[in-house]
Amino acid sequence: MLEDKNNNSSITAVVQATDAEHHLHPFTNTGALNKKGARVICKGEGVYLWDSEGQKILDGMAGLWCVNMGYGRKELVDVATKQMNELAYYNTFFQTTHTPAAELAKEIASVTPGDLNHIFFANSGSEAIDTIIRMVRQYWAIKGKPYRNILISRENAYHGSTVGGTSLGGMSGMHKQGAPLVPNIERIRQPYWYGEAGDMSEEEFGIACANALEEKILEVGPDNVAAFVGEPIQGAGGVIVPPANYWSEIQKICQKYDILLAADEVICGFGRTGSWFGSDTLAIKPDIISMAKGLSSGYLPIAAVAVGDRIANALIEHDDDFNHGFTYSGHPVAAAVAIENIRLMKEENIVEYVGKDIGPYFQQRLRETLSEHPLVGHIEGVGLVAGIALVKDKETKEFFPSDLDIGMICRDHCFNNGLIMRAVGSRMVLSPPLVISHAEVDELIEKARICFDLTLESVS
Ligand code: PXG
Repeated sequence: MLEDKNNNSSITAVVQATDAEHHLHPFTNTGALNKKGARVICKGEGVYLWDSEGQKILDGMAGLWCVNMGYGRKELVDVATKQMNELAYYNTFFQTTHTPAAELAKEIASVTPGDLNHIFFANSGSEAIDTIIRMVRQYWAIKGKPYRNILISRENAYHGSTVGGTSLGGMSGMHKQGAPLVPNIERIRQPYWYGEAGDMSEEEFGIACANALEEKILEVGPDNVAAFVGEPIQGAGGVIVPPANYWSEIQKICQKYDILLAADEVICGFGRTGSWFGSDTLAIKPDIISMAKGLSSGYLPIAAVAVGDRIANALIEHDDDFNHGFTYSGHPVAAAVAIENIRLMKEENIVEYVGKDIGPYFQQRLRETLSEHPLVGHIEGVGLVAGIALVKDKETKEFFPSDLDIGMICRDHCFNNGLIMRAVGSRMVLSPPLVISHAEVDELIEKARICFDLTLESVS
């Protein structure tokens, strides 16, 4: 435990100093953070967090889009303790398995769409994405077409931060660091209607963005393409809900050229959009999906890839090893927690609650409270995920200059006023725990309104 031996400074200062000395933070300008000191989070309960200064914070981001069942769920703690006592670890590599891994695979298959009934375990969304990259390439190699190895993804997509995830994603700031990237990955435009469609209607823009896939396929040669990969709704890119016709067009194009369709469900999976998976909400029929975050509500790291019959049967019938996996693939303690998490979701009808009750309430309250706000250009979202574009001029959709960093100004006001809301450029995003109550949604939106007013004052 960190202690203040001289007892003359707060625990905040002690932790911050230790952190600054030894901890390199992810996605952070560590030098700048060290000068300022990181916020120290101490406790969580339901949708709330408490920091080391005793401030109570409404977590509008469910941690990092993951604490879907809320903080402090004793049921999840208890199964972890029980499983650790019984079998804290064993691997699933060399012709062995254990009850938690087998049972979790069955539980996941009970909620995945279509024939996605075969489960490969990993520990993070990035590892799940790397698994997809290797698995779809291996699928085509088994089919005698190893040259079919190009993956197509989208600009501003986020697929994690391993070398594979970074390469597949479309974040230019990430591509610049640690290059070169994994070869044979191509990208097409994102379906960001509000920001990039010009005069096109949503429908026209949906077609145009899907046509970009067909153009790319023809450019690189249909017989060289393994798969198209996309988040049903882009999360880290700012919560971008594609036009209603987009995914059905994408699906048709994949079918036309016999290209595998992979949905990255790391954020959309496990109820976020009001169905078990974003693919259900958006009527996508993927061949393979990745999941993480909400699978265990973030209580322990665990991720999975659910594989449909087409790919799974090829792997199973191919008389050779699939040379891929992780020490902790199907970790028994993480798996036990995920099983209990799914059980709780079912018992408490969480998916239905998000789809039919709290999700629509959240979306409606957001729009009626914030649409008219002078800073708000557009609100989009489904279920319990939303993105809000902040603009300089509502009428002309003029954005603030990027060096003003309007999102960070707003985020700092939220931070100081007991609300966690994430900024992605000039978009504010929300993704609260799925167990949030109506009164807590009201509180969240009222806090957001106050912070938008403060942001407006800051830039006026
Ligand atoms: N795919 C998607 C769609 C994600 O959102 C990953 C893969 C990678 O998961 P891991 O578990 O390897 O982090 C993610 C993760 C943010 C933020 O700031 C978003 C994620 C991770 C970290 C930060 O919005 N998403």
